[in-house]
Amino acid sequence: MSEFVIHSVPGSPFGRAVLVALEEKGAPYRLSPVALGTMRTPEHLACHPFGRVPYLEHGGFMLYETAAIVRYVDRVLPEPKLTPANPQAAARMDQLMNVNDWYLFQGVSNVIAFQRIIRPRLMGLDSDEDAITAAMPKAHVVFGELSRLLGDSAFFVGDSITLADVLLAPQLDFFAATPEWEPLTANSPNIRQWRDRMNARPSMRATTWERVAAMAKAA
Ligand SMILES: N[C@@H](CCC(=O)N[C@@H](CS)C(=O)NCC(=O)O)C(=O)O
Repeated sequence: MSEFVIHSVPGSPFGRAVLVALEEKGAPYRLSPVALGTMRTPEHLACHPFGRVPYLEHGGFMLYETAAIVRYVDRVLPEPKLTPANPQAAARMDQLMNVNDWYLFQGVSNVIAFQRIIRPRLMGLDSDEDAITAAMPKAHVVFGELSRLLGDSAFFVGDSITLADVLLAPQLDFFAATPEWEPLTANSPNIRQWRDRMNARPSMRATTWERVAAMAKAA
């Protein structure tokens, strides 16, 4: 089996999801760090035309878009399975992966977590409070729906981990560092318990911002 090379930046929740998938599979991989400020260079755009991370290199095969990457990993490394065999459970997993990409990230995380974490920490800029306030109504809808879909289950789709958890855990763990996490999960103890459960997994512990930064330094 060719080596899995993940091009990403420490702290990226999408990049972390790929690392979590590989960790859950027990697969060896290598992080190829993407330097901040290089995502619009011709070299990077040749690999990711939308100027983002992560992208995967596996043998000669190149792939960007996190959901596609983790599905690919689940197909080429079938055990342990991260996609349910039951069609309805698999559909629920797909639905949650789209909720992550379309509703949690777009307009919620890419506003609130960006303003609270990326701007001050990586750009040295203040947070735009008006942008955060404007994103909160949608954030309440997203968190309410995630809580409803999770219900009393240990994981988002039943009692074992799936790609939905793999995608959502890095995104929500990143978000949990914002003060908005508190009001958004105040009535959703199930989301907090699920996050604790996910954060206790070796795959999440191996891929914290600090651990990925150390991988990047060693690369
Ligand atoms: N749809 C993409 C989203 C990837 C994405 O937005 N990545 C962020 C980092 S977590 C990024 O590259 N941001 C850089 C930018 O927007 O310039 C995926 O699923 O991989």
